[in-house]
This record gives sequence, C-alpha cells and structure tokens, in this order.
Amino acid sequence: SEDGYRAWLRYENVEDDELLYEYKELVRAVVLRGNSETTRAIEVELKQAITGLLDMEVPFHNNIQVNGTLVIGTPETSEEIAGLDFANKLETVGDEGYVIENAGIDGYETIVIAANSNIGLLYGVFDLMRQLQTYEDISDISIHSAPKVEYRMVNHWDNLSRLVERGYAGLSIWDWGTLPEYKDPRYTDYARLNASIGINATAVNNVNADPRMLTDQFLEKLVVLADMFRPYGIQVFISINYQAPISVGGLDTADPLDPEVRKWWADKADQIYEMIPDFGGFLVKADSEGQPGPFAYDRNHAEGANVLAEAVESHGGVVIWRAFVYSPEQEDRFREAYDEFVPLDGDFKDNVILQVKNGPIDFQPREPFSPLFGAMEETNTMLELQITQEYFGFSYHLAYQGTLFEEALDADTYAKGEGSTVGDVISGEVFDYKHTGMAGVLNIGNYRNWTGHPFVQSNWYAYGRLAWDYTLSADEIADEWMKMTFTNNEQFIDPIGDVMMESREAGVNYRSPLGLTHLYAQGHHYGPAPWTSDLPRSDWTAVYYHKADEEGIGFDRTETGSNAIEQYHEPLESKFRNIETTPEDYLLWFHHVDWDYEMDSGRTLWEELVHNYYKGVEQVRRMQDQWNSIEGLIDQQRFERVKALLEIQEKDAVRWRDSCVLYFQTFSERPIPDQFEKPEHD
Ligand code: GCW
Repeated sequence: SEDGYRAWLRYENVEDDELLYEYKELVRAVVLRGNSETTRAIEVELKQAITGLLDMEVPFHNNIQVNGTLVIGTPETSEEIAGLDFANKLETVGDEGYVIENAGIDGYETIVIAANSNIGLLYGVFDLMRQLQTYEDISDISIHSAPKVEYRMVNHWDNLSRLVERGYAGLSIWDWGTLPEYKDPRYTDYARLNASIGINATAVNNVNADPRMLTDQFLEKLVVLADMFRPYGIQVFISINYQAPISVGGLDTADPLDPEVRKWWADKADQIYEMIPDFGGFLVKADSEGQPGPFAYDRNHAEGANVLAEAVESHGGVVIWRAFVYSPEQEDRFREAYDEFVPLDGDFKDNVILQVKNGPIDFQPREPFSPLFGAMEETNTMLELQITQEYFGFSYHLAYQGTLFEEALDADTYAKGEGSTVGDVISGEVFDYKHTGMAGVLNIGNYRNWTGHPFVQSNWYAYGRLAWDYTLSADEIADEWMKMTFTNNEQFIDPIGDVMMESREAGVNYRSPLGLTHLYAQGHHYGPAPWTSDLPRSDWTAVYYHKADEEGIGFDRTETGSNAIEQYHEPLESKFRNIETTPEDYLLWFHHVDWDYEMDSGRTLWEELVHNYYKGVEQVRRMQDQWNSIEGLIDQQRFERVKALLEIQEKDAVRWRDSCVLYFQTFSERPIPDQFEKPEHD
C-alpha cells in the first residue's frame, strides 16, 4: 500500500528498461571511503535506494575492481579522489558541497562523488539518487553543488504536550514521554528526509516557548534527538522562553543586563554544550503576541539578544531572534518590525541572526516582501517561510508553496540598486553578513504520511531545495518532487504540474485577491470572516486590514495613510506610491481604491474583485478535472485521498468566494455581474 510514509524517498523500481540497463551498468559496485556515523548512514541509504530503484544488491568493495564503480570519498579519506584533477576544484564547494563526475581511475570507468566532508558526501549521494529517481541520464554526469546559505533550518511549533501550533497532521512527532529511552526509528527517517534536501538544522519546540525545554528533564531527551540527527548533519536548536531565568532558574528577574541573569544564561549554555557539543543555539520570540522579552526591563531587542549571544558565543552557537513583532497601539502593523529593528542595526552581536517573515504581516497568500530585507546592513538577516499551510487551507487544500517561496526570494529590494533580491540579501551577497540562513515552519505530525494532505509534502521539499539554492525554480522543483513522490509518467507530470503551479494563485483568488489581507476567522485561520470587527485587539480584526467602505477598499499606505511605503528603497517606493504603477496583485496592500477605479482589464475594481473570486473557484474545479484525468496512473489510495480533498477544497473555495463577495457588496452596493458566474479561464 502507498501510505506516503516514504514521501519523496520512495526509491521505486525504475520502469524504463533502457535507463534501468544504463543505471545498472554505471552503478555496479560501490567503493565508500571513510568510517564515521555519516558514512555508515550513506551505506544504509545507498543499499536501500539501489535495491529499490535497480532491483539489485549493490556490492561494496574495498577497492575498484570493475567498470561502473561509484567511488565516494573526501581527499583525506580516499587516495583515488585525492589524485584526481578535479580534487582541487573541491575548494569551491566548501564544507557541505559536493562534486559528482565521471572519472577514469586505474583504468576503470567510475562515477565519483567527492566532497570536503562526509556530510558533503551524503548530500552528493542523495543528489545522485535523485537523478535516478527522476530518470536523468547520468552517463555524462557533472554536478557541482554547494549551499548558498549557512543555516537551512526547519522550525517546529511543537508544544511539549505534543499539540502542534498550526500543525494539521496529528500530534508532534517528538514523543517526549518515551524519550530518552525509546529511540523511535521515525526520528531517523525524519533526518533522512531533511538531509536529502539539504536541511542542516532544526528547532524542535514552539517559539511560544515552554520554559521547561531548558530543564534537565527535557535536555536529556534532546540529547537523544541530537545523537540521532548528527549523522545526517542536522544540528538541534531550541526555542527559549525569555522568563526562564525566573521560572526555571529561580531568580527574581530576567533582565538581560542583570549580572546574575547573564551568568544564568552562560551556565545554562555551558550545560547544554556539555551534553550536546554541536548544539546550534537559541531561537527566540520575544515581546511578540504576549511572549515575554526584554521590554519588561526597559531593554531593547539588541540588549535582549546579546546576553544570549554572549552565552553561546564561545561554543560557536548563534541566537536567532525573530522580528515578528506588532502591537495594537500602532496605526499600521505593516510598519512595525521595520520601525523597531532598523534603529538597532549594528547593535546586535555578530552571532545573532534576525529572522524575518517573508512579508510584513503574517504568511498571507500573497504579501509584498518585508522591507526589512535590504534595510539591515549590519545585522545578519535570515528569511522565515511557512511550510505549514496556516493561511492556505491547512492540510485540506492543495496549495503548492514553491511559487510563493520563489516569489519571495526573487523580489528585488533594490538595496544596492537593481538586482538585490531577497535571496541575494539573505545569502550575504548584498551585505557582508557573518551568518546566513533560512527557516521554514514545518509542523509535520505523527500522521503516517507526515503532512496530512499528500501535496503538503511538496512544500517541505520545495523549501529545502530553495534553502540550498534559492535560484532554483518552483517549476523544476515541482517536477522533481512529483517524479520522486508519484511517478515519472508524463501523462501524470504534465497535468499535475499545471495543478501545482496554479494552486497557489487559485488560493489567492478565492481568498484575498488584488492585495487583500487577513480576512480569516479569528483564531483558527481557516475559513472566511471578513466582517470580523469586535475583538480585544483591533489588529486581529479583518476590518482593520480591508478597510472597505462606500467609497472603496484597501489599506492606504501612502503619505495620506500610514506611509509604510517609505520603508522601501527607490524605485520601489515611487512605484508603490503611484496607484497606476502599483502591480495589481499588490494594489489593495498600498491603496484605498475606489470601487469604480479602472483596472488593466477594463473592468472596474469591484468587477475585477468579483471576477477574481469567481476565477479562483473555477481554478479549483479545473484542478479537480485534471486530477480526475490521471486516475489509474498512480496508486488508487493516494488518488482517492487527493480527489476527496479537492472536493473539500472546492466547497471551501465557494464559501470563501460567496462570503467575501456578498460581504463586500454591502459596501460597494453594486451588482454581481451575471457573466462572472463562469469566467473563461485566462
Ligand atoms: O502566524 C502567527 C500564528 C501564531 C504564531 C505566530 C508566530 C507561533 O498565528 O500561531 O505563533 O504567527 O509566528 O509567532
């Protein structure tokens, strides 16, 4: 049965006879050099992969004896590799990169996987297996690959109770109750899946952090996870609660400038590093959504972060400080992170990284990029993306996020003129950052298939691939993922590739087209409630964001409004100030627009809004048709599951459309034109 547990590491038998023959000739034996936990993991992985893909047991030899040997090693562990021409090219791939090349060694034809570290080799092996899984020709292989950012992290919002915040796939996979005694093999599969896409760090607990994570009881459990992840190159991080010196340490203050507090954090760090020598560091959500932080002691974010940074510094650790802050006092939540953090640029220690969500509000279906990217010249700044579909239909809707991630990474900040994309900023190309990184909020659960909806796995996959190389395209990543996860059959790949590539835009259209924001029901963030108005915090209401009235709709962020547009570099600032040059996808993010404003299509704003809502529903219906067309090309189990989920998605899309259109109509007081019942697909 296909229950989705293996995700993209299915290693199914290659079904193309010619390719199978080619692969068997090229991978007849393996010479694997080195002896470490990681090389043992490589051996296990390769045996499993080749047995599955090529239906044969590959022999591991002590030296090269046949043509078609796969030679794996570093210049230190392998004389064969040290002697090769391209051994000197290895410098360019750094600690974690790798090279895969054909090479003649001692008269034998080989494929070589070379790297500077065993982890690099592991990544190379996963890449080669991906070539086989996706039916690439490897007879003339030449791959040089190195990650573009240093920390490629996943963040779990998992509570110690095992309930997962914004997780839609069961309980936390960390079974704290049976740790440290029971080493669930699932933890190893988790590490394999992550390593296969280049993830090298995980923060295991929720950023709304339980202070108990810092107690001996939980640290002992964490040691086991760290031990199980280490062979796969994955460092562990924990989220900390800023009041821990009080609640765990028994002090009467958590003031970061208090000498006792400093000592407490330093001692705590020493203890953790004693237990986990390669511990990554702390992830911190402070003074945000009710979490404690330095503000209680009149200290700013930099003072708050630096005490922690000092504690882990001598151990090589980092502190990841989140920039997700906003409060009801401000007129515009959009402005807030920038207003709070830009004045502190330069005040953070070198081993602090500021973690910024892609958009200024909160993981909406479409946001302009956060103006903090490109504004922090002296502060390491990393990107936070959401893999879990909090605002995208949980694990019920098919919504491939690769396109959203790509859009965020490719956005040009103009920080140093044209061509300073968010990707370039966070990889340290624009400013000279000491540390670089990306984080993805993962929130898999203990469901058999990890993510609930089989297609949510693709977000995890896409995130990892882009964290490794932000210049990859969402399209090619979707293609790889489908081939590895479902089938190489083009009759499947073509229509379902279209489904994936269109799915995010469909989700934007039926929820919040043209730059609308946050129309969700309060709390769960699943269904529509654009009418939400009376809550204890105005910045949690929907009316705060859409500002619909008799005149029009949208949030004025020009000089007549909050002027948040000033936070962008030119020429973006001028572009967004002018309603005519603001891209329509972002229109209502920046302007309060008259219902009769004429759009590019010739329709009025009201008509265009309605059009988009109707189009979103049509897009889902088309996704259903395309899915139905592939019946029989994959296992019936996953086929039926996705089919049923698409039925749910269609109903939800209709509900979103009707709720929003009818609600906004109470302001526009304009008719819903008949022809929008079924707009043509454009
Ligand atoms: O998107 C919001 C979520 C919260 C989350 C918060 C954050 C962990 O609704 O559930 O809390 O963001 O990113 O801190």
